[in-house]
Amino acid sequence: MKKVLSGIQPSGQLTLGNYIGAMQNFVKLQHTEECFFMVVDLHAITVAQDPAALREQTEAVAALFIAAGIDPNKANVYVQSHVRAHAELGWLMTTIANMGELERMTQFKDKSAGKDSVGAGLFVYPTLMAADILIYNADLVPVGDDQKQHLELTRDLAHRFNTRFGQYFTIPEPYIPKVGARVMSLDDASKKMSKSNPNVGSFIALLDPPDVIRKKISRATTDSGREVKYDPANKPEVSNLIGIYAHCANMTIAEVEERYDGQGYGPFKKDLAEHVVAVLEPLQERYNEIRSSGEIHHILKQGAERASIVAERTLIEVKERMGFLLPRE
Ligand code: AQP
Repeated sequence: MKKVLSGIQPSGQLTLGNYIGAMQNFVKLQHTEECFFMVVDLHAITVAQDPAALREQTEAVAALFIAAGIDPNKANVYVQSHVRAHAELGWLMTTIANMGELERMTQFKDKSAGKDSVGAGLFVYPTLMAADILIYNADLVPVGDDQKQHLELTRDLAHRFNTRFGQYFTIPEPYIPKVGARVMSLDDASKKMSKSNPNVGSFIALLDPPDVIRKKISRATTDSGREVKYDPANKPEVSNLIGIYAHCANMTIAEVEERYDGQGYGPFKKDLAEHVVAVLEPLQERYNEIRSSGEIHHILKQGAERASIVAERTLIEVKERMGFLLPRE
């Protein structure tokens, strides 16, 4: 069994991008591998969060994991801050990273662009992500395409640690979906669909009611012309919608193109909305059941206990290798 680790930030309402790019692979991998899936609250606070909203979103993301099909008896589901070793290894990894490599991270550049003041946490966030992965010696990290660069940094830090302190960390591999690795914004296909985009019409939230989904898709930007053709370079907006369609309808891109050959954007968008609704409606029903039962707190406690055992063991080993004096009886 391989070890699999991934997380999602409770920094807003989860989107179809999070679902297609990450969560669907979580569900797939839990059947064959040893999985650790976290709500990464320590990452979310790298940009300012309202405390009450952060608490609510943390519980909501955890419930969405279960609603999406993650079985807490198969995978460890927990909140990052409940396993304290993450923050501690995060600091140790920060001391191993260089300023230059952190400055090169495109997500940092994007999120800090045009801001007068940028939090230091946003800058060092990839070292905490590296700690999240390395603390379980994870082999595989299911992520969207946007996280590839952070994973590359994790691999570099693991190599550097192994070279300086002796072979210990597993070098993790990304696990990226072939279709839907980067779901783009509905209003601008040059940007990825993102839950913190202030324009709510730019993303489909997993908890959007069916009529809101229909409205957002009918208003989604389309390219000039009327041909439903997958051509990301020349028709980026329609290509993005075709990718979402293929995913939600379980079809290939070519099958979608063929179905709408000569029909124009109207019928294509109408059917796309129905496919998205068909995927999200049952998920929303399960979500409501989980939230009203309160069972999520027990699931998270159990998950954190199991994860802590593995994480604490790694932390002691790492500190020993780095030369820390460990407390003795
Ligand atoms: N648009 C996307 N397409 C494919 N995959 C995506 N992911 C996020 N957006 C897309 C994947 O979802 C996982 C969790 O991401 P995250 O929420 O921890 O952080 P993020 O990548 O920064 O996602 P957002 O929605 O853009 O959040 P904010 O707006 O708060 O920064 C990751 O595996 C990611 O690849």
